[in-house]
Amino acid sequence: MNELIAIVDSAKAAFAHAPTPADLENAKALFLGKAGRITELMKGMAALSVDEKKSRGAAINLAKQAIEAALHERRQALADAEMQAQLHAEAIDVSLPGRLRGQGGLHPVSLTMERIEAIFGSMGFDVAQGPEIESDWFNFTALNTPEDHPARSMHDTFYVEGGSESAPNLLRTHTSPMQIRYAVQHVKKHRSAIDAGLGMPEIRVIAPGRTYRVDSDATHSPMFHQCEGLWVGENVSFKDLKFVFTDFCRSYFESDDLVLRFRPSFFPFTEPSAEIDIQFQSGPLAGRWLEVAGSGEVHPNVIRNMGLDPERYIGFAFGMGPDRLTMLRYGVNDLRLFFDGDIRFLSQFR
Ligand code: 2NM
Repeated sequence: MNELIAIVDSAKAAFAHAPTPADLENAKALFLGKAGRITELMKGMAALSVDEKKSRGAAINLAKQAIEAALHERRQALADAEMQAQLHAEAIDVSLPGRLRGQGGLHPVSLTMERIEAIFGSMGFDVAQGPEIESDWFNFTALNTPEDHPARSMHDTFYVEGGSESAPNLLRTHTSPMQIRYAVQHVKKHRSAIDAGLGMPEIRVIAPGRTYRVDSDATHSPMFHQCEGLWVGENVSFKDLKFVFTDFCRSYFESDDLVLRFRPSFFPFTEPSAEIDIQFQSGPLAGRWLEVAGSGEVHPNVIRNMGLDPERYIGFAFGMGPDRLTMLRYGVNDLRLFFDGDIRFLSQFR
């Protein structure tokens, strides 16, 4: 009997020390396998009497059951441990904050462009966009700019290879060439009605976009934005320019508390010409005159280059810098911040 107890104890010890299911099955073979300790004891009963077989057999069976129970218990423990290890390895920390998807937004100058387009759109202006590489004709000649004008020099304008109307060769220095293109198309479309004396619908368009000049410092970037406006008809006067631009400024700056000043100036494409200054009556910029646009009555030569008779058609034009308008609206003091692409700056405008 002591022998049986010793076998059960050594089986329990062997099972307890088996670190893996495979080791456990090997340890089981030592006790319950074909050549195992229990099997050997069973074989040894052959020589015993019937009575001895009965009592010895019952005792061996009890030992066998104890070993099987210990085996079962250890199998379960190893399986549980494996499950725990797997659960631990695959654990998800549900208290971690989620990965936020960075939210993008429009560039502050794009926001300004959209505002400008919306405001002039509400006044019936079309939006025209076109090539940034222009011909000398559309960028200068059609706009009444003399051959010897300094703006036409290599010093002020970026020229590229080529150079004819079919091979454009400069980066436009303003968006007015697009207004000439738009006006020429418009006039072409209504040519027969115009020639028959019936006239045409008024030209009312803004041209927003990128423009280029050889200039670079805190207030000038070689690439900058412009938005020019044009309104041409049979009865469009300087008073309409004053009304339209005043209305625009009040909408853009969301303030009726500002005053405009039209200061005499000169542009080759307008006569008379004026710089437009604004003055806020309240807020951080109150009292200072700020230049926001150039403007004027479209020069007769430019009207002629649109395909119209300057004796019949007149109008006004203006040009402004959305970069500068963005700086004024948000209180930004260095133009270069708009073009450095620093996300810490740009994300403040979302
Ligand atoms: C300005 C100032 C004054 C202008 C002129 C034209 C066009 F196409 F009619 F000739 N577009 N824009 C203009 C007039 C632009 O920018 C400072």
